[in-house]
Amino acid sequence: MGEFVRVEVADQIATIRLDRPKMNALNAHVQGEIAEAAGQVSADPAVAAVILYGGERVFAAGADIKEMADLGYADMAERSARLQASFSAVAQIPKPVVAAVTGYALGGGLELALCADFRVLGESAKVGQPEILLGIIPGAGGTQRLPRLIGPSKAKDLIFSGRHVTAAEALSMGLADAVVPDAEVYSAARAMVARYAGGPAMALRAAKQAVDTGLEVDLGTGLEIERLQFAALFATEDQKAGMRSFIDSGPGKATFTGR
Ligand code: DAK
Repeated sequence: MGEFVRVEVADQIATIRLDRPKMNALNAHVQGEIAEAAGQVSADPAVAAVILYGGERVFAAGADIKEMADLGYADMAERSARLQASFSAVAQIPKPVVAAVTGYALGGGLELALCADFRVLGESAKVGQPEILLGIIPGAGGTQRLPRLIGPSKAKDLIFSGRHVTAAEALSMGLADAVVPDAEVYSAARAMVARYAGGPAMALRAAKQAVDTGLEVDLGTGLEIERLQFAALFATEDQKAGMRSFIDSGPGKATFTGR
């Protein structure tokens, strides 16, 4: 349990809850706690899926500008790898992860949401990469994860202009996967990942790693990654249970152990 980041587990779903009033500004301490939370939910076999949540009012308005304002190049060079690694720890959680976004997800806030597999936005949410308005560029994956998700020209529009995007526009550009009434954001995100409780955890892990790692490499290497992940699943109890259940009872009725 961190000072500003809590992990709550219920029904095999972990919620990583940011709680640093007023805007969940992500200072270095919070970023360290995010890395710890990501490590905790990754390692816990009782966790099947994860929700990133900033509360009912705001997801996160970005890195803490007041903390960064007076840093020099040497300071930032020294801490930037550690800070980036904390978001990468979220991206590498080997389980389905959804970001439940109410209010603002700006700068590092949006970059954190980009580390999730899916994004559910409240209808009054506003997202963007406003770093350019501060004389900098995104530094926690925005120039890399955003164009991979929505394409380079749309990403450049957001990064060059720093403009805020509405939930409706985010949905149309593929930045949001669902837009729901503000009051339903958390429950909708929960419903989105609830289906993975009791799921074939090793297959879900393999699927996420194959997609994410495959996107970083050429097609031939990606297919090789898929082939190895695919073959490895034949060493799991869940593959045996899944196929035996199909043969005996038809599709979709298997009970999995996650082993
Ligand atoms: N940092 C620090 N304080 C912030 C903040 C932020 N990002 N955002 C808001 N606040 C503070 C405000 O200063 C204000 O404080 P008080 O005056 O009350 O003490 C309080 O939160 C409420 O904010 P506002 O009064 O401005 O509230 P409004 O509703 O009028 O506006 C807003 C909300 C979110 C639209 C506005 O506050 C805003 O534009 N905030 C800044 C958004 C922004 O520029 N975000 C990008 C920050 S740069 C890296 C990792 C991460 C990053 C970089 C590198 N490494 C791995 C290397 C990320 C960088 C960024 O995110």
